[in-house]
Amino acid sequence: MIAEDTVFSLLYDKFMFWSDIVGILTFGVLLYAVYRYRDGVEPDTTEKDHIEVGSFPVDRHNTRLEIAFYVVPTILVVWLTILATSSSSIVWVIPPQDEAFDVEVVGKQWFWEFDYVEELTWEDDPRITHVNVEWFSSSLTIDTLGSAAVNATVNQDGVLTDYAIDSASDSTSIVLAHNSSIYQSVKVTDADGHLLHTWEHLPVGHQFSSAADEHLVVPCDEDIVLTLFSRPHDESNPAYAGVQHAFWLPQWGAKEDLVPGLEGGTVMTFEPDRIGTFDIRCAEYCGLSHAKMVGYIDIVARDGADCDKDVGIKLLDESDGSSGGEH
Ligand SMILES: [Cu+2]
Repeated sequence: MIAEDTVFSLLYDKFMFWSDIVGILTFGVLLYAVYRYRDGVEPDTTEKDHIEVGSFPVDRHNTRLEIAFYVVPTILVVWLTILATSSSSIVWVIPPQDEAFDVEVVGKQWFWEFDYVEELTWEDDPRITHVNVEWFSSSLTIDTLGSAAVNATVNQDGVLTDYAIDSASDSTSIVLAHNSSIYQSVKVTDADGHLLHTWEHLPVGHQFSSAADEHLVVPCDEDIVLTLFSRPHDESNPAYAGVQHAFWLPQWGAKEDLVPGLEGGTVMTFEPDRIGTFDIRCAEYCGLSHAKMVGYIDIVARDGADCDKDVGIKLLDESDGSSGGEH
């Protein structure tokens, strides 16, 4: 998978651009010299720029040209250094905490835990699913906008309740209190039980675990700041601090170590701009089941928001029902 949305692919393009120019010039001069001074061509000794093989033209050197030989490559190297440094500052400079969406990630042998320190309410795009869920303080409204929805399963802190959706009317209202301090979700399905639409609220303190096949869920078009910790699976032995892991998001070309015993953790940041499910990998050998230490990250749109800042047309292209998903 190419990390096509990352600063690194931009950097690759810029380096390719300057490499092409340098390559064309260098090989151009080389091929010209090969042709001009090829075997069998008698040198014209009266020519001003005549080159005597094996001797440096001290008496008629060109100071301007020789300075250019130093100055131009120096400018090029400085420019490439600035390009490379600016992309790493995008990766390593952490945005202010109040402007970013923060999640804590804990690496254990051999799974990931995702701890929410900020709440998140998100919903599938109603323009694609033709279902819209609005949960006000005391009532839950499900607009079905011509979809085949017949049932809504409401999860409140693990307690599941099914509600029939009135297919004759465009909107179904359920008297149900919204409580932002507990986990709540609404899954709308059709007559065959196929999931059409998801609305989910993750309270502060909520935890997902890749050991239970749960995904890390973060909003799009926002700076995401992950604080990363490595902890032992069994914390009963104070002498054992755990092992090193590395949290790797191939899609964004971002990777950061998780260091056991480092109380403040380590930090990484990225900004997703397209809805979908992407890979999480451990990039540091951490024991026998290291290879199984995989996870997934879901990029979602916040409730009431969309994810169209950069890719509105792409989003609508996906309206065939296959909700994102790119592995
Ligand atoms: Cu690992």
